[in-house]
Amino acid sequence: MELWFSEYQTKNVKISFRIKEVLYTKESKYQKIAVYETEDYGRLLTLDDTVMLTTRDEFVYHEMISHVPMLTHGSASKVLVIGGGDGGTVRELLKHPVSEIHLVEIDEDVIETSKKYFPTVSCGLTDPRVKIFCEDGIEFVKNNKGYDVVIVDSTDPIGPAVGLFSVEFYKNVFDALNDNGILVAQTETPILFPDLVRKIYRDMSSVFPFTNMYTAVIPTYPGAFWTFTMGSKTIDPVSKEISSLPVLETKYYSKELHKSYFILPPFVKNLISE
Ligand code: AG3
Repeated sequence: MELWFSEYQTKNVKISFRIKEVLYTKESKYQKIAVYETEDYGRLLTLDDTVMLTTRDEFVYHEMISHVPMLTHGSASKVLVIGGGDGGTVRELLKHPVSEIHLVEIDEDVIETSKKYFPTVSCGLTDPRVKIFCEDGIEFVKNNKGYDVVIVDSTDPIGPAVGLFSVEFYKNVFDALNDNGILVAQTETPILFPDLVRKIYRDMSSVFPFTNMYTAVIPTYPGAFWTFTMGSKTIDPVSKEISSLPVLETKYYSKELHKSYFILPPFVKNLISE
């Protein structure tokens, strides 16, 4: 019997992975967590039957959500990650000379699952510079300040993550950031959800003096073409010179390409300037 996992990306589109084995499932306090061994994409982590990562392509997402803001900032020392309990973003951030990373993941079972089933992703979570808070990020940013970079490594804007896509939240992040602070959030796909992408860009622009979108190819996410949106207080990411230090070991991100990531294909450019 063939075993498959499918995510409904919309009511009418599914992505399916043939799987060798179901390694783990759990109904946590917040969501259904599952881990599969797939035939072609390595190990797969899903939350409520949506793809969070596969060991085959997670490097694209985690490198792009981390290195673009970190190198745009240039001297970030204190970083906040909201969501991202799998640890992939933290792993990439630790390639920079940071003093402190705060990871705020609402569901501690996601962290435990990743530690057990995704050692190559969660490997940074035990680093002494990392402090983990199992709390709601929406509340956390209201009470914790002084960050150079804030990264929102969230699920889709459904259920508990809705508040991470609101103007009120962006305002609270703005206040939690230091003077040259930068916010980056994962902001979905313009292929399937153009209205959502436009709204996120608009909302972030209403709070941050500089708002820039950049994109990456993530084959296992809806549309395969993904956006990240950066809100910056003082640094213009397009004119900022990228320093050659640190020397990063990366597979998708490169300093040579850094500025080009912000150059958008016409359909995305038009969408967000409408
Ligand atoms: N990032 C999940 C992005 C949303 C994917 N959406 C989907 N498959 N429908 C968080 C996990 C990586 N740290």
